[in-house]
Amino acid sequence: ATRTLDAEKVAFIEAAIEHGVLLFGEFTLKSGRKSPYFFNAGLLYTGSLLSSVSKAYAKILTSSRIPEFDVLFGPAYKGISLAAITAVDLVRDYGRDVGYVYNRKEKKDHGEGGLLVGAPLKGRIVIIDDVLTRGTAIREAIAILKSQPGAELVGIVQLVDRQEKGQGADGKSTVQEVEEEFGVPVEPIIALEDIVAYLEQKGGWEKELEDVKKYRSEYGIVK
Ligand code: OMP
Repeated sequence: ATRTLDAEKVAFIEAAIEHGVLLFGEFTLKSGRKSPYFFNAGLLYTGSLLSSVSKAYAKILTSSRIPEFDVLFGPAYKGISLAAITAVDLVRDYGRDVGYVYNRKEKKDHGEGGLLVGAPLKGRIVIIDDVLTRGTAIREAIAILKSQPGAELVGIVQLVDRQEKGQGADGKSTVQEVEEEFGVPVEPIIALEDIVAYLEQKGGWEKELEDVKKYRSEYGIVK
């Protein structure tokens, strides 16, 4: 299905490029794939960028296939702030007061201890994450959730779905694999096709477009 490139998405992609969050060049991904573009959510560090991100998460959580839920889980590190700001927007703009929780990467052996910080990881959980490529990062987050008795995964929201092939040899997308394996919807705020549509509409990005399309023909699910 072709996604409409609405004004909000255009503004977000534009701001991401302007602030170096969305970069073009040569990058080696976690999966080992060599990509001509990279989305660095760690560079979403201004109030205005964070504000547009939280607004987009809150909107998708209330207007997509994501069902009702109790707690947002933001996997460390990048998911921590993303889940926190989204919880604020959800109560402020939609009157929905949900909890939020994140994991520590290092286990603390003093003070309050424990792997998790924030709301108890119990009830219906939605994971808020940054970028989805081959699905390794999201599977790690799901494993943490599954280790908690009483936690039920009901949905996943990704800031960027790179729309790539997953771990199997059958060419299925990562989204499809994760949805089938865990039985929950995976919703992206923006996808590679939005970035491609933006570059096409904008003009002046011919070289980047060519490289991205070449990459997509190898690792992508949309040809
Ligand atoms: P997978 O684990 O293969 O799904 O890759 C997703 C992870 O890779 C994210 O959690 C990021 O840490 C990182 N990543 C980005 O941040 N931006 C990108 O554009 C691509 C990746 C990546 O390495 O695939």
